[in-house]
Amino acid sequence: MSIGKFTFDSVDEIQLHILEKLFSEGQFIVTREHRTLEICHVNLCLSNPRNRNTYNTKRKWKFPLAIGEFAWHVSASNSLDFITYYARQWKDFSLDGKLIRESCYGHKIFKIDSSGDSQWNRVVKLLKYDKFSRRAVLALYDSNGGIDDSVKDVACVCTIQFLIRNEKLDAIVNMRSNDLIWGFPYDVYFLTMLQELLSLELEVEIGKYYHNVGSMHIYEKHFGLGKEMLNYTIQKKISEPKMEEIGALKEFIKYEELIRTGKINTKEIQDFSIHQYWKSLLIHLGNFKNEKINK
Ligand code: 5HM
Repeated sequence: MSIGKFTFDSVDEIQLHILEKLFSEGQFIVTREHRTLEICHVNLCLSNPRNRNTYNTKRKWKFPLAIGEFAWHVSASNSLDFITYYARQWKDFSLDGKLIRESCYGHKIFKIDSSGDSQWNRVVKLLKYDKFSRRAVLALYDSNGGIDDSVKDVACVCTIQFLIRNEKLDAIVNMRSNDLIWGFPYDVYFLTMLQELLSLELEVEIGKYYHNVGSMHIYEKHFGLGKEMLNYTIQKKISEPKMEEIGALKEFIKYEELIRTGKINTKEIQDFSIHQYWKSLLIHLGNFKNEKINK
């Protein structure tokens, strides 16, 4: 199905457009005992990947959760405890209550594999060596992973390709399945952050973000929420600040752990010696910690 419009300026705009399509043209599909409204082969382009945050007030998207998921991924973690600290839904994706085995994208991207290097480092080296390469692909779907209904977690993001064209770094993401409400806004946050991380590493400006999905859907339990979201009028486009100082990523990971595990007082975050870009993300994580403590 063609979704008509293809290029959007913000994630909020995409969510409204897809919601309209789902409610007007979506097909009822039941799979794994859940009823959804679905549209298929959806291709989207986010012209400014820094317009990655959801501001639709009905949605109650949580910025610290997005930052926390980003931290989980860039730490190359597959720990369930780590990610459920931010979002409890992840427990439904684990078989053994300890690990996320398939949707641990950062683990698959950043861990050193049997080749002695990570997928990430290989992509960086390739694009530094041959900037027009068509081979810079992160592969996240494992064909052994789950053509089987008993498997709780099958990677939804299959590949992420990076292309440098017109002196800018584009990202092209292919997903087999995407839940517009819980999955999409957090997926786009992480994937565009990854794109920006690579653009910084390669010293190339960030280009466009392309998001291709086999099945885009909304679960029946979210129909009410989806309809409420449609009442939202986009006020203004708010772009996230430009990512800076990639060298601070290791420090960011270290500080995130200290905050999450309660090993430092969140009042100390202001005094961390880390670039302001990363400090502002850590401040959100500190506020999240305080909210959890005060609950
Ligand atoms: O039956 P299936 O394996 O597609 O169910 C997984 C559900 O989680 C789908 O609704 C899928 O769209 C959603 N999901 C998502 O939207 C899951 C992940 C984890 O990989 C994700 N985005 N990143």
